[in-house]
Amino acid sequence: MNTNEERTKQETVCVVGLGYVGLPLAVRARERGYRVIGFDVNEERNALINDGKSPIEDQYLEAKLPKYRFEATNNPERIREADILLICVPTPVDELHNPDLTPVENASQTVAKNLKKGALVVLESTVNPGVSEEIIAPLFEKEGHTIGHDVFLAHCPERINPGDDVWNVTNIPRVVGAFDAEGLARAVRFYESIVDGEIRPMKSIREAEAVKVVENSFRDINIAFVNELARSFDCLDIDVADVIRGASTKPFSFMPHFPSCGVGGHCIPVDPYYLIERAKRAGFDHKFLRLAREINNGMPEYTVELLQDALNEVGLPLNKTGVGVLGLSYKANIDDLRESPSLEIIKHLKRHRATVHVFDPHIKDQSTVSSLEALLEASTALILATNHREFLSELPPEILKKHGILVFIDGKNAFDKKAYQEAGIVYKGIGR
Ligand code: SAJ
Repeated sequence: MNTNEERTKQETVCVVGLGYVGLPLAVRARERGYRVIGFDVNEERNALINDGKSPIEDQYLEAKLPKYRFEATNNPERIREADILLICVPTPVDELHNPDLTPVENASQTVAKNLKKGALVVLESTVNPGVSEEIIAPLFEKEGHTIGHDVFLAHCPERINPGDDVWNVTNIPRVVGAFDAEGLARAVRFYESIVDGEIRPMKSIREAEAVKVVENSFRDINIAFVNELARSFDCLDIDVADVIRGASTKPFSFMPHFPSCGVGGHCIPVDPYYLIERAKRAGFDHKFLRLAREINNGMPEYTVELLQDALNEVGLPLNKTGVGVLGLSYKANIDDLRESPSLEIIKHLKRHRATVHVFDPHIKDQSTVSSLEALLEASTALILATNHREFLSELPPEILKKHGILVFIDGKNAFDKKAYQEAGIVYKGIGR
């Protein structure tokens, strides 16, 4: 019987989808001794990877990709070489917030058409409970594959946290569910060979799918709670950040979350809709999850209302006033603007005919000015939408005064309110 090391050396892994989830996974499998093929439809991305360059800003990739090289291809025939297939493609929602499973269906179809008999196929993409049984399995059966014989299907929801320097593909614990005992054992064995952390087998594939949407819905409702507190405390003249810090001194059963100008990214504002939509089809209405989404989706507009109130204090209309939006990315120190609150804020500003300037040091090609200096020069009011490290040290009150900034809306409560007020700048945070 092969040892684990011998087995990993002989097995070929194919990662389908080389984005912020698939690429680190492929590198990690290489690092742990698997032969790895990367499959992605984006030839530009494949060329960069084949050059040992990371198309994504990520500490683990920058350190390991040049050393643990693998071939990236868009030739589906190569999928036939793999004993283990990991599907890591996006699962966005459409403009009506309905889950769009097209990428997952297309990727599964490609794998089903190019499957090595007996291979293990693991879906890492976030899906609503039931997708593996209702959509993925039938795609394989249609290609003549018997689940549990020709193919072993499992689900291991991705837990990548972009920009996190501590938790990454090497050490984040995982949950795994499968259709049958052999599929589960093989999937657990694979993840135990690449992750230095707990690999928790789930009762079935449906529970594994539910874990991810539950984790992220938990985060969304907790953020909605503090966002609602922020709006209430703005009326009560209470500093919500101070209250959260105070509540955090309780060493048990309190978990701090923080109000902000909005909830962005490809996980938190998206995953709850997966559960809402699937439960609705089964006859249950997640009123609470829907309300949390409504509260969080309302924060960009609320941020612009705070700006209007602040401009009124200095006798200025929003119309034609120069407003500088600091940051496009949905969270600090990364270059990802998917579902970013900044985009909603810009939309509301333009609806009020403000003159909008945008600068994000991580997304310069979508900024409207080339530097922070240029943005400050052109603006009378600022909205901090993303607390990038570059902003935290470069916006002291005296700099804002020098550039004639009259109003500062701190969408991430990242700055010292008192310092700006003492400099004569109208400062408003979110709930403080
Ligand atoms: N946000 C708040 N208040 C908070 C926390 C976040 O307004 O207290 C906002 C952020 O500004 C951002 C959005 O919510 O716009 C999402 O932030 P996030 O920190 O949750 O970052 P994500 O989207 O990268 O979420 C990932 C998730 N990881 C996976 O789904 C695998 C999530 O489960 C993690 O909890 C999260 O990282 C994390 O903890 O950083």
